[in-house]
Amino acid sequence: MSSDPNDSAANAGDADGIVARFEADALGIADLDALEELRASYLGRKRGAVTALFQALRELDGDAKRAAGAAANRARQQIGARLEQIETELRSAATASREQAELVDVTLPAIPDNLGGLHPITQTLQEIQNVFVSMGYGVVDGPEVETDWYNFGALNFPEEHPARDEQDTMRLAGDLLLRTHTSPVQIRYMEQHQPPLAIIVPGRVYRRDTPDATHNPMFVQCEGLLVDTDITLADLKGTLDHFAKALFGPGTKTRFRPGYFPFTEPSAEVDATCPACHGDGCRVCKGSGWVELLGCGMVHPALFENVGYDPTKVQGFAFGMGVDRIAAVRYGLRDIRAYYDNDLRFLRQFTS
Ligand code: 2U9
Repeated sequence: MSSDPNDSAANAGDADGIVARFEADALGIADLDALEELRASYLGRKRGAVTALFQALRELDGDAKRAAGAAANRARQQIGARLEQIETELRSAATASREQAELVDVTLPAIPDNLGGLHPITQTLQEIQNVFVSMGYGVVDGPEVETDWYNFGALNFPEEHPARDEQDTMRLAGDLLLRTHTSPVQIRYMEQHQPPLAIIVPGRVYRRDTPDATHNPMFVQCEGLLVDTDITLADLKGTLDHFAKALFGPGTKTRFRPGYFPFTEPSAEVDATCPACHGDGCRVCKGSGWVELLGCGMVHPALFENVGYDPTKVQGFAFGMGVDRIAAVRYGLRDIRAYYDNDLRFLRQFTS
């Protein structure tokens, strides 16, 4: 009797031996390729050991043939079942290891985004706006390219006023210019609306200035305008004193000095006690205890005439501030040119 699975003289004993040898071979199978190789060497049509058992049946007759046939069938059935089982095990192990490799731990902390932040001027402007919006003011904007009339004429600037000079104003083709203040927006607004009205107007403005620590040829202004009946200088003072306290803190005091603007009469310059030293004197207020906050005044009657209001019936007050300078005071900044350098080492200091 031979142990060669292909021996044509194979019989029932051979079938058992083949199954036993298969069981031993099956123990070393670690992947699907090896499994296919194993299947071919036992059940394959050309070289399968079990296939050879069936071929050997041709040489047998009668009981011997029946017994050997039954044994071959059993061997084929046992080997086939075991191959199925191994395949199932290998496939589920492969799936498990793929799932393990692809596993995502959803409880891990997220990788932080490199988020930007609001520019210090934007932050300061938002605080200014919030104070006035909470008093019922609307926020309005308008064009940065203006005509001479809206930027100067309607605002009562005389023809020979130095601000109109192209030394001071960036002029464009024809009658156009880059607005030097946001005031033209209030003129346009009054043309379209009737009193009572209360608005603030933030926006970029342009002046022909040589940049230095306190000047930029472009900066951000926020102006305000209130028009109604029975408006007095006391309304103006109360409003702006509240504004200074809301912006710099409740202990802040204000002082009003006489000023001059073509568009307001009377006019005033308003100082606030220094928010850095609360009036003691420090680097921010250059030792004086006071910082310049804004300019203001009662709207000149000529402006009301220019927009079709009756100056005998309505009064108003207006104010204007440089947001860059207020932010500089707030952050103790020495050189306002840093706002527009876009140096991330500077800007990151203002992100929260
Ligand atoms: C209308 C009527 C009146 C706006 C005003 C000021 C005073 C003022 C400056 C502050 C610093 C400009 O940025 S700055 O250089 N502004 O002092 N602005 S009253 O008055 C107006 C505006 C529009 C129709």
